[in-house]
Amino acid sequence: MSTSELLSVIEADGTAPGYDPGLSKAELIHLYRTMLLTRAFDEACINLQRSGQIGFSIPNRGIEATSIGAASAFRKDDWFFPSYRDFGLPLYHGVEVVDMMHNMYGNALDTSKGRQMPVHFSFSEPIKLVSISSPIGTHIIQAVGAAYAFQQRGEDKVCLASFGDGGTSSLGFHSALNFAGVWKAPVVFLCQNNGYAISCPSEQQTASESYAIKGEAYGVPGIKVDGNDVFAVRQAFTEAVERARKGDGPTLIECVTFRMGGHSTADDPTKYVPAEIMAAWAKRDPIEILERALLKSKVLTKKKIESLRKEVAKEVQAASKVAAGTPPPALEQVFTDVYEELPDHIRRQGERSFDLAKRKGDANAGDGEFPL
Ligand SMILES: Cc1ncc(C[n+]2csc(CCOP(=O)(O)OP(=O)(O)O)c2C)c(N)n1
Repeated sequence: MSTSELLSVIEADGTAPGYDPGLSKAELIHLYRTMLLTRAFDEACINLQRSGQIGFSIPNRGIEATSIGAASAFRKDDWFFPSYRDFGLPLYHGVEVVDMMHNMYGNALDTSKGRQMPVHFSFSEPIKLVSISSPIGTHIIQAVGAAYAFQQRGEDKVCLASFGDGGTSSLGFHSALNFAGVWKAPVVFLCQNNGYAISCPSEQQTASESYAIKGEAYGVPGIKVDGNDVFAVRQAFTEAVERARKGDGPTLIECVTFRMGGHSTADDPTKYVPAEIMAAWAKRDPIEILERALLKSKVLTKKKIESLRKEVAKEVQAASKVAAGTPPPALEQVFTDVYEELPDHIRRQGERSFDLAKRKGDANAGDGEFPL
């Protein structure tokens, strides 16, 4: 393990000397297909936002190998506390694109019933993906708390806490690492070093020689990995998850990658990311790197790549059609899932607001009828 040298596995010619991902051909294709699906979902969401269909999205382009390589090392019954740049994680573990799309639209089938911003997914099936937290760093502590609970209960589940380079400047990061180190909590920390925290470049984020080294002070081993090389990410996570599962404690993994887009759809990166840097990273596209490796090892053919690309495009298109056609959550839902019995003053507020909405023409027929 090194906190300064970069672990990489796939060479420029697509070979991965001495590396065995421990995956069948079908699993390797699933890994690759999830990267394609993630890219297609990401692009669709940006287009939907640009055309006014949804309010917001967070570009995930460039981070696919980091997120999916990490996901691939966990079991389905592990718990995930992801970043908003982890679209690939739920998709890898079988969350349906349409369920992700329901969240983007905030419609009646969104698991949060439209109460969260787009991209703030939460799922209880088929994996435990705890709602993405808007306040930076807060979920890192939650992941450690959950991991400690599993340890105390004698369950062998491992938690993932995923965050950006900027997340390491949060108080949450430091308390989380401290407690995880002391308790030997079964958690793996993923620092997505994607170059920027909104417009703040890494060199203004930290004076440390790396993000991986930040674990040292807390007794948490760190490793720095090429985040665009999915095999390198998988290798580091496989080892870290194994360590955590057998009771040897947490690991901090820094994945060096690049955010190939804006921070969000409300951001213009051309204002602060030098074009040369963007162009250099474009040559290291994580999907192309895996594609080269799988062509070289004959897991994929050009024809298969073409058919997979078409397949994912269709899947995403169909999902957005379904989500767009799903009605918004009923207005009454503003008041559900909070109180077992609605207090009178809240009930009165609700009635007044539904009445107002009806008079203003904002509500559908039937909206606002109590009991809820
Ligand atoms: C506590 C807190 N401070 C500030 C913000 C505003 N904010 C949202 S995202 C972000 C940048 C986070 O950067 P990083 O952790 O590197 O993740 P990245 O977006 O690069 O994936 C900031 C400052 C916030 N959401 N929460």
